[in-house]
Amino acid sequence: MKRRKFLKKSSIGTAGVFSTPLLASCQEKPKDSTLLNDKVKIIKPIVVCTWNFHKATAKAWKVLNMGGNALDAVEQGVMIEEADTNNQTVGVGGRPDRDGNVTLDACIMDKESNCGAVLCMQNIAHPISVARKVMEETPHVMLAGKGAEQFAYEQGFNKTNLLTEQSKKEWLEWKKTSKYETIINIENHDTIGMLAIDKNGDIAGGCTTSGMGYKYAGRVGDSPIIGAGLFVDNEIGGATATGVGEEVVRTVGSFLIVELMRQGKSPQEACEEGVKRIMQKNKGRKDFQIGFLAINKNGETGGYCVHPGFSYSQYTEEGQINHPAESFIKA
Ligand code: SD4
Repeated sequence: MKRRKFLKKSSIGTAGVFSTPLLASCQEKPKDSTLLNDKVKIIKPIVVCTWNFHKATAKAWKVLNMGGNALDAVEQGVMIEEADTNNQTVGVGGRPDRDGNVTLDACIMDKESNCGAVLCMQNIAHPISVARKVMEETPHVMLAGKGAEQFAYEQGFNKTNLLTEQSKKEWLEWKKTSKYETIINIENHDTIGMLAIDKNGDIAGGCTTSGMGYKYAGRVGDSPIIGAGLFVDNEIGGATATGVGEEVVRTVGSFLIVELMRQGKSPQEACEEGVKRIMQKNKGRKDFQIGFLAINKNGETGGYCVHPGFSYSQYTEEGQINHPAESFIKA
């Protein structure tokens, strides 16, 4: 049974249980944001992604500009980085865990809040597409490890060696000291989180990563966790994260940002508040980077990070632009 039908069937029995006020409050519109202001120019289509992945936004833009939907745009956009062996934080060429295995995490979410994810999956080059299959072809949201890999083969994905010579060489070098530390700068954080609005005004998002280099075997970060590394609500907007996933999970960062937008904050204000919450919990600890990116239903965008260096790529009718994000800690 296809996922959507399965969910529809299973919700029939519970439909009458929830009272109207609860449903009404779930769909409450933002009170004072520009989302209610008819004069604001709505920007669509539009695609944004973490970091300066201009090839990825260009690919997604091509899909959107031809009238394609946001879900196809984000899938095809992030696949560019998954295939790029020079990007050592996503897909093929990603840095391995401490045992030398490359394990990938990804998730995807559509305009109807359907979502799918794969966690800690090996040997498959495009985890975002497997995540989409989980969403569309199973009654589940997340598949992990061997089960995810097996499911991918059943869906026709090929087995691929993800460990490139370069990543192997660096891992062998790392093993000499085996010191695990989060490196703050941009080179260690290249996870791609992408958010798109199509010509119909519908939003979708995707996020894909090989996670932190030299992590414990089995470690999963924020990127494949719906609400942490990515969240989309077609009524409000979407958010995604990059950086040290453990910190993003602690505050369910992307969900928080979308909810802050629902309460009236702009994408920029919401991202700033998201970072501030993390910094408050860390009581002075500063040795990590987080970057948040958000978009609202009007196509307004915002980004904010802990340390300088994070930026996001954007593509609209006006072309492509890279926005350096403001940071909590100044240079
Ligand atoms: C993780 N958030 O696994 C990811 C890592 C990341 O750029 O964003 N790297 O924690």
